[in-house]
Amino acid sequence: MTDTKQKIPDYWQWFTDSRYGLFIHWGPYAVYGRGEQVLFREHLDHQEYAEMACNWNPEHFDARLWARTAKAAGFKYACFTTRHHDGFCMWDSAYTDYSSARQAAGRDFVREYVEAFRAEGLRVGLYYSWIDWRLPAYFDGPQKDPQGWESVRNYLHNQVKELLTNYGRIDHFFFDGVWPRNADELGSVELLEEMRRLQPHILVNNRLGYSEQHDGFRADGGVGAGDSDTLGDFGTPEHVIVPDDRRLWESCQVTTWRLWSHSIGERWRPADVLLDMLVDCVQKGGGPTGGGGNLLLNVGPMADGQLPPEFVERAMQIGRWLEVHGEAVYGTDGGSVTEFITRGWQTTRENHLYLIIRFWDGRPQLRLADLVTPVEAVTLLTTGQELSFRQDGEVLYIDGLPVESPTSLFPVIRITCKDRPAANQWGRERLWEGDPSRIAQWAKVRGNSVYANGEER
Ligand code: FHN
Repeated sequence: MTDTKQKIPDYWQWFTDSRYGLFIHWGPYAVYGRGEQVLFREHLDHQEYAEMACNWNPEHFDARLWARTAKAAGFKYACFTTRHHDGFCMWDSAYTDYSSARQAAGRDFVREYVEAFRAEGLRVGLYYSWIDWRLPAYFDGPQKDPQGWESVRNYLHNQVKELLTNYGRIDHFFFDGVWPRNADELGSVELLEEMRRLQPHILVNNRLGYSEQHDGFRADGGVGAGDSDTLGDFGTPEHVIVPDDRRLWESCQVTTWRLWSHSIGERWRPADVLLDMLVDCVQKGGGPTGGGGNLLLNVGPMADGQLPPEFVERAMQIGRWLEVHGEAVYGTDGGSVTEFITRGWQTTRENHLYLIIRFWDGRPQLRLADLVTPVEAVTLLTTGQELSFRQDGEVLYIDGLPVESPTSLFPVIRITCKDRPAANQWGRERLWEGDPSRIAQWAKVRGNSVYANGEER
C-alpha cells in the first residue's frame, strides 16, 4: 500500500484528508415533504409546482447554524444543491428569474451557504443537475430540436460558469442527472476545460455523461447512468460503497431509508450504521493508490430551513466519536492490512494500524494473526489506556481489554508499528481470493483424513 499523498496534486490533498463530507439536498420540493423528485414521481402540474416554488420563503434558514453544526459533527466539506431536476435555482442567476433570489425568499442561498461554511473552515462544493424537467428540449435533444437544444445547452453552461465566477473558490463540483443525454451532446469536455480555467484547483465528479471520444463505444450509446468511465476527477458510487481504482472516489449515501430531501414521516438509519459506512469507505482501498475513499453523507433540511433533529442527533453522535477517534479516519491511507472481518475494520496512517471494533465481545484478549511488522505500542484510543501485548511469531496478542465496550459506537485500538503495517501472504489475501495452494499448505499440516482424529483408515 503506497502513500496516497504521492499520487494526487497537493491542491486535492484536502479531499483525501477530509474523508467525510455533508451532502445537502434542499429546495422548494421540501415543502411537499415527499423527497426531491416529487414533481416527477407524482406527475405534478408544472405551473402549480412553480407557483409553490416561487412563494417558498424558508424563514428559519440560517447557513451559519448549519455550518457550525456540520463542523461540530466532524464534516470537513459540504456539497449544496444549487439546482435540482425541478429547475429552481438557489442562487441569483443572471439567466432566469426562477430562483430564490428573484422570488418570494429574495435571498441568494448559495452565497449564504458558501460564506458560512468557509467561515467555519469547511471546503465548499456545489451540486448542479444537468436535467431540468421544465425544459422539453433537454429530453427531445439535439436531433429532434436542434434550436431548443442549443439554448438549453447554453443555459446549462452559462449557469455553471456563473456559479464558478461569482462565489469565490469552489473546491468540489457534483454534476448530476445526465439521462438521456451524453457527454458529447452536453459538451461536458468543453465545459470541464472552462471550469478548470475559472477554478484551477476544483474537483469535478464523473457524472458528465458517456463520451464516444473518451469512453469509447458504449453498447447503450451513452444513455446510461451518466457516469463517465474516464471523465471527471472522482467516482460517485451512490447508495453503495464500491471503490474506484482509477481515480478518487466518494460514496454518496442517505441518512434515511431512501430519499435525499426531507420527507415527512422519515425512517432514519441509526448512528452506528452511518458511522460504519464512513469507516467502510475509508478502509475500502481504491483511489489513485489504494488509499480508500470518502463518504458524502446526506441531509435533507426541512422546508423552513431547519435541520431535522433526528439528523442532528445522529451527526453529533458521530462527531463526538470523531473527536476521540478521528486519527483513525481523517487523512488515513487505506486499510484492510490483515483479515479482520470477524471483529471490524482496519485503517492505516503511516506506521499506525487502527483496529475499529464493530463487534465488542467482552473478552480480555484480542488475537491478531498475520501482521509481520514489529509492534512498539498498543493503545485503546477510546480511553487512552495503554494495553499490554506480545508478538509470538506472526500473531499479536493484545491483553487487558475491558469487558464492557468503552463506547456505544466503535472502540478503536491503535497499534504503533516499527514501520508501515504489513501482512504475510495469508494476511494479504482474503477468503475466496489469492493463491488456493496456501490453503492446501495449511491443511497439509493436518493431513488428508476425513475423520475427526485426522487418522488415515
Ligand atoms: O435523481 C437524483 C437524486 O434525486 C439525488 O440527487 C441523487 C444524489 O446523488 N442523484 C440522482 C439519482 O442518482
